[in-house]
Amino acid sequence: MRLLVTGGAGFIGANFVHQTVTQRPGVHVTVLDKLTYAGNRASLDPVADRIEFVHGDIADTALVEHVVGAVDAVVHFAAESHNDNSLADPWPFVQTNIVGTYSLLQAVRRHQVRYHHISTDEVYGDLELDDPSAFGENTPYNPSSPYSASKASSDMLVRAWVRSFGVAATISNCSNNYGPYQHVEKFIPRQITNLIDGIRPRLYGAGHQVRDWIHVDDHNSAVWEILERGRIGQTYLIGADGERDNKSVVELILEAFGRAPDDFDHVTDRPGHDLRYAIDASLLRTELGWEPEYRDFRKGLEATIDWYRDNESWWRPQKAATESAYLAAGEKVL
Ligand code: NAD
Ligand code: TDX
Repeated sequence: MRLLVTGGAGFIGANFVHQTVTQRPGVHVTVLDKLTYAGNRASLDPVADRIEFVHGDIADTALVEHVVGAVDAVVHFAAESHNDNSLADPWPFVQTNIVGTYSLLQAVRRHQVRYHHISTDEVYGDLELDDPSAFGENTPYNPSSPYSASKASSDMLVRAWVRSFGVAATISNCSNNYGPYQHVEKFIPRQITNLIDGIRPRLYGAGHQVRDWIHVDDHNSAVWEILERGRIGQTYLIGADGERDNKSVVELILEAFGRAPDDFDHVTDRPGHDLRYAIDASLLRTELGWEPEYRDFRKGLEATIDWYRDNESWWRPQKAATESAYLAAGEKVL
């Protein structure tokens, strides 16, 4: 199989490429990535001699036509992915997440190439903290931020291309990922690298918001199940029953560093901050038999902390600029 992975130099895409090259030697991987601030060629160093890398934009229709014409399937990870950035400047989110997805859909339509679309649980909006329910495949879309609205828009394009043009696509909406190679702007790597640098972790508002954490390798094993055995046109939710409130996550990270549980700062809350995400992945589990391997969040988190300790040269170049951007956006200790 010849597989195109868009966004393969990003967090989840790079882990997907590692997993694919290691576990499926018969798959020839081509990565298409624009190498934005979030893309890092070094994330592909361990597999560089076993893949093809194309530096380019998914919204470049001529380039996309060319690369899609040479493969059997596309897994589309490339996106602007950070909610806080989408509040500061929504335009790149509209351009990459919506126009970029359109460009890929037109190419897979012309070349009749299998397409898997990576999306997020944020398209469903949020749940109340005391609501016992979870998102399911039929939950109505209700996105809150420019990021989640752009992802919801791209999902809708995929659904329309399946129904109107017969594109062979599947969609997955996954919860919050953690693991190696995640950009230091995101919650968990930000706090880990802050602690390595002697800065107190920074919790938005009171920190009662709940995220449903899944290890990136579990997300990616589910993507492979869907790519190989998923029903065309079907949406699958991916999650591993990992609900935790943000404050508890910071406390766990502090514990791993041998620090007191209250050794963090409350900082300015995110405008429109979604309260709680929770995934019901029973369709994926029952229909495709997928099960997560990382069932112990504390262990997965400790392994992630070790990875950031061992790979400072990977994240160090981004750290100062990321913290300056948060300050420039007005983040203040409460
Ligand atoms: P990331 O920001 O770490 O990586 C995004 C990658 O896409 C980068 O390598 C970047 O260079 C590339 N890219 C951006 N714009 C591009 C363009 N126009 N053309 C080509 N490449 C471009 O993101 P991530 O966290 O790895 O997320 C990957 C996908 O998974 C996204 O679609 C995101 O919406 C989805 N997702 C993420 C999470 C999560 O917790 N991180 C959860 C669910 C779904
Ligand atoms: O410094 C911080 N302090 C803090 O309390 C940061 C960066 C975040 N937070 C909070 C905000 C969220 O409630 O932690 C939670 C997680 O924040 P992010 O890592 O920014 O993730 P989130 O906004 O939940 O979105 C993530 O999961 C869904 C990914 O970034 C998206 O790409 C994915 O679609």
